Amino acid sequence: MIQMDWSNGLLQPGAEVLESVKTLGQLDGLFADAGAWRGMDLNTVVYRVQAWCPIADGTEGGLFWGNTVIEPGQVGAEYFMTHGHFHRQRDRAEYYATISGEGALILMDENRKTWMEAMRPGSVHFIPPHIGHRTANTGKAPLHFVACWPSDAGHDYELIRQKGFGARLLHVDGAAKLVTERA
Ligand code: M6P
Ligand code: ZN
Repeated sequence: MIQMDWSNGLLQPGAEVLESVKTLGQLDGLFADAGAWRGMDLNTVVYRVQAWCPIADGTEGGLFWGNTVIEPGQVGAEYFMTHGHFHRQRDRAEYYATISGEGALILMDENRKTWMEAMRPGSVHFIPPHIGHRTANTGKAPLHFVACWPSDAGHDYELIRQKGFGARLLHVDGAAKLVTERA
């Protein structure tokens, strides 16, 4: 058992809770506007993840629990976002549930078709098998959400590192708009 603060999703630190922080500098190449990225403080924290892994990574039949906090911000017109991944075992699904803040869950199938679901306090999202997923903060406050995924799902970042998603979430005319990449 561990303790979670339901007001923000934060997990009590402990031996089974892994923590990571992603700064702008660690997200080189992720955002479309490289010039804007270079002009920013690369030590700026974009997001933090906590993962409760009570059994070994890769174990079939188990579950992991996570908490993610994405700071508000933009690189050029593009909202602060997570790296995004497919599961290494492609047929593994996942749940996300929003605690506070405003954002978007960006989803992409294996043919690069990309769509989004709005994230708001209380929204619960099912990420189907075979679907890449990333989250972005479209609001002015931190976006807090929790996640639950199979312990044998794994993370495959490579495809997204190379080709990104089929669309980018940009701030256009005062609103969040999913802009499809040019072919
Ligand atoms: C959620 C889960 C984690 C994931 C995290 C950040 O908490 O899906 O598995 O690590 O979001 O996403 P990413 O790993 O793509 O940066
Ligand atoms: Zn996942």
